[in-house]
Amino acid sequence: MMNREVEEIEVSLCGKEARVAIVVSRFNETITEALLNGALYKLKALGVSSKTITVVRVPGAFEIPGTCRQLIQSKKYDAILTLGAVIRGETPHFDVVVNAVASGVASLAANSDIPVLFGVLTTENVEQAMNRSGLKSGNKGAETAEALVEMINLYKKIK
Ligand code: INI
Repeated sequence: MMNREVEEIEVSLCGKEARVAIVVSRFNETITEALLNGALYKLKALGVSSKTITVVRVPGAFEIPGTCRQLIQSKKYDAILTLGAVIRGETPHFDVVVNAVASGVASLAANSDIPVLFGVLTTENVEQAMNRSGLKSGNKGAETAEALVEMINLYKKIK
């Protein structure tokens, strides 16, 4: 890589000793369990011990931001991973739920001292959701879990 003579903060993808809370919604459970499996698999691969992972289930995506806030306030975790599936075909109030969860998580992510990651799928139909939860186009849970480990290490280095 080119030497630009500036300080760069480089972070590893080692998840050893990371304390992680995962908030996963039950609505569209087949999809969200696949996201959770992907996330747990990736966290393990990156060295996060199952002893330092806490999974919290909530009824739907709408309940994710409030639950994250409680977990942040507990000060027990280094980061929070959110997982959910909001599917337009199934949801007359799709836009309401999507806006609530996206803006709620974004606001927490911007204002908290720990990273809060967004692994909530928002898709047009079940097929797209299945594809993004491990069937065809990767697993959003696993991708978000990797981003979470990077962000934990980045925040620690900045501090
Ligand atoms: N919650 C979801 O996570 N995904 C959805 O697709 C969905 N639909 O279809 O409405 C959904 N609704 C429930 C919502 O998140 C709350 O749990 C409910 O409104 C109670 O507050």
